[in-house]
Amino acid sequence: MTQLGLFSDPQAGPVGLRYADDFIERAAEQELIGRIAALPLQRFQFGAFEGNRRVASFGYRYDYTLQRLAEAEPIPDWVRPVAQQVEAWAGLLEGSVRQVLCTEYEAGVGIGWHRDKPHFDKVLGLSLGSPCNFRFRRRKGETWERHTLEALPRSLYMMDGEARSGWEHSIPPVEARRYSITFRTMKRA
Ligand SMILES: O=C(O)CCC(=O)C(=O)O
Repeated sequence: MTQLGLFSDPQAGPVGLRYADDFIERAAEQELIGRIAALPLQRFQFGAFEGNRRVASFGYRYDYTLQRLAEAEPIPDWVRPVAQQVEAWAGLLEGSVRQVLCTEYEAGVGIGWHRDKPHFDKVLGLSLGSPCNFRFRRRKGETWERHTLEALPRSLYMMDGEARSGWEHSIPPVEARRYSITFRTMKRA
């Protein structure tokens, strides 16, 4: 497993971004893809708008109409082992992951520039099925500072600190169907 630590050189990428290749085996990837594909995935809803990616939320979901977190179905048993693996890698206590988002991106679908909602703390993402360019940007005077991470299938990334709160991220349209599982911890009230 290769692992990039926290970036110390700001030119090299956002501080607080960590990445690991081959986080899971191919067989585990196929099992997770099968599980996600069997979910009743819904087009991502934000208020009156619909995104092209299809999602299922567990633990909590963000209600864009009411602009608040709402409870969702409990995190399924088949997610628990990989969530525990993610927690161990990130040095988090077991059970720290309280929100799980399963996403399907058909070829040609991506996700626009955003930061994750402030209710969440650390954000970790497992990539499945195909690679993507995971892009970062932040304002630097009149221009943007940018960084791109190639997130390979079966890899895991973590956004914490600056990478999580100071930078926006996005994924341009993917070339082949990609799935992801996003694991989020919660900010303390
Ligand atoms: O698919 C991914 O890895 C990223 C998902 C994401 O940024 C989000 O759902 O907010």
